[in-house]
Parts: sequence; structure tokens; C-alpha cells
Amino acid sequence: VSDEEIAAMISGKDGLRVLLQPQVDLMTGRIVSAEALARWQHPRLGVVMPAEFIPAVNRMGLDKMLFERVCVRVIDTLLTMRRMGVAVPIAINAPATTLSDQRSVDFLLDRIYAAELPASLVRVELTEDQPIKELEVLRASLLKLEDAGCEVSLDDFGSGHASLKLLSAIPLSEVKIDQYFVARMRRSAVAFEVLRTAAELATRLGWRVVAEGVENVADIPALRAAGCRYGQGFALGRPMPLDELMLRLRTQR
Ligand code: G
Ligand code: G
Ligand code: MN
Ligand code: NA
Repeated sequence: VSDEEIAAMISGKDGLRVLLQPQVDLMTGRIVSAEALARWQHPRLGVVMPAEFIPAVNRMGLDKMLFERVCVRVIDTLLTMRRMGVAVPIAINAPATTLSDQRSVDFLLDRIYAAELPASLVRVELTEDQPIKELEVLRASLLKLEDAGCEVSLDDFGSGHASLKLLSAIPLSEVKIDQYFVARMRRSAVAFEVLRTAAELATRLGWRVVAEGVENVADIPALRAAGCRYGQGFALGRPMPLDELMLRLRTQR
């Protein structure tokens, strides 16, 4: 797909879908939150995955526009969930360029206040697709989110651009260990040790630890042993529409 088409989709009214992937407590099996994942419903090509349009969105500087659109959807989603009595926190993905921008942060906070939602129902997930240039600026806007009550999560922990310096500079509540380690831990003692040590570091710092890409329920005991209290992955729930998520939430109560 061309840049022009992607730009038209991001700035237009149609085409953007937001699915929700549950995050599960590996001790209890309960859904504790969900991650909002963008899809593009293309008129000819069908469903286009983020890997095929997010890099172009970021390159064209349309990341803030995408963020605002996803924020609006997520706030609507949370209002619906609340009406049905099944609200859980939802995480919105965003790169550092978006989250470093005061206007993006203010947009999100304004929407949360206008909807009269508790800020604790909205999380931001810092994606690690680009190196972080201005750490101080990012730190300041993440602190603003944290002060308002929105938790910050670090995506793709272990395979992105996060340095130990970044980890000690920004406010975090959660790290999501990249699926690379989860996929390899069974055949690689090294991958398991790296995962375990990363989880220990995060736990010592008081952050929730989420294993990503959990594809086999048989891996859950090892993940728990490695210090991952939470998990996300096809074995626990695929990215799904809101109705399906609410059905699962209703039946787990
Ligand atoms: O949806 P999928 O499971 O294929 O996600 C692939 C990647 O795309 C994820 O790493 C996620 O961070 C990113 N992604 C999904 N939705 C969004 C979004 O709304 N905004 C941004 N910036 N990234 C997203
Ligand atoms: O934000 P992040 O980059 O982590 O986005 C998660 C990506 O991983 C999305 O593309 C999502 O569809 C995908 N995903 C979610 N669960 C699984 C899984 O169990 N296995 C694999 N291979 N991919 C998954
Ligand atoms: Mn993510
Ligand atoms: Na990830």
C-alpha cells in the first residue's frame, strides 16, 4: 500500500479498526486488562496489519493523528464497558515521538476528564520502534501522565531500544517481555535465563511483568517460575472485537 493511501486512511473517517487483546493473570487465569491493537480495513486488500502501516505512519509524522484516533476509540470502548459493568484498563500503543509531545498527552487527558473516566483505566504502552532522542522531554510527559493516574508500560522489553538508562529515567508500572524470549525459552537455557533475569530486574523495581506471545498453555508454569505474573498471547486470547472481550469478562465474574 502506498504512503498516500495510508495518509488518507489515518486522516480520513473510515478504515481504522481497533481490536483488543486480553492480558491474563497467570496465577488466576483472569483477564486483568487489554491492549488496543490497530487494524486497517482496506476496501480491496482486506485487513492490513500494523507492521504494514505503522512504520509509514511514523515516517510521515502521522503518529499523533493515529494516537488521537485510537484514544477516542478507547475512551468510547471504556464507556461501553463501564455501562456493562466489565471495565478493565486498556493500553494504547504509542512511540516516543507521540508520547514526548505535550499536545498528545493533553489530548488524551482532556478526553479522559471529559468522559469522567478514572485515569487508571487508560494506560500507554511505549513502543520501542525508534531510539529515544530526547530523554528529558519524554520523561516529563510520562511523568505528567503518571501524575494524572495513567500507567506507563514498556513494550517489547529486551528487543527494542530501551537502555538501562531509559529504564531508570522514566516512570513505569509494567514491562512486557518480548515474545522472542517466550518463543525460545523451551529450547534455549540462555533465553530462559535472560527472561528470568529481566523479570527479576523489573520485579525489583516494582513493575508488573508481562510475558508476550504466550502461544502454549504448557509454557505457563515455566513463565510463572521465571517471574512473569501476567501473560498475553494467542493461548490466552487473540486480539478480538469489543463484544467478544466483554463476553469473556462477563463470564469470568
Ligand atoms: O497488531 P499486531 O499484533 O500485529 O501489532 C504489531 C505491532 O503494531 C505492535 O508492536 C504494536 O505495538 C503496534 N501497534 C498496534 N496498534 C498500534 C497503534 O494503535 N499505534 C501504534 N503506534 N502502534 C500500534
Ligand atoms: O505491541 P506489540 O508489538 O507487542 O503487539 C503484539 C503483536 O503480537 C501483535 O501483532 C499481536 O497480534 C501479536 N501477538 C499477540 N499474541 C501473539 C502470540 O501469541 N504469538 C504471536 N506470534 N504473535 C502474537
Ligand atoms: Mn504493544
Ligand atoms: Na511487544
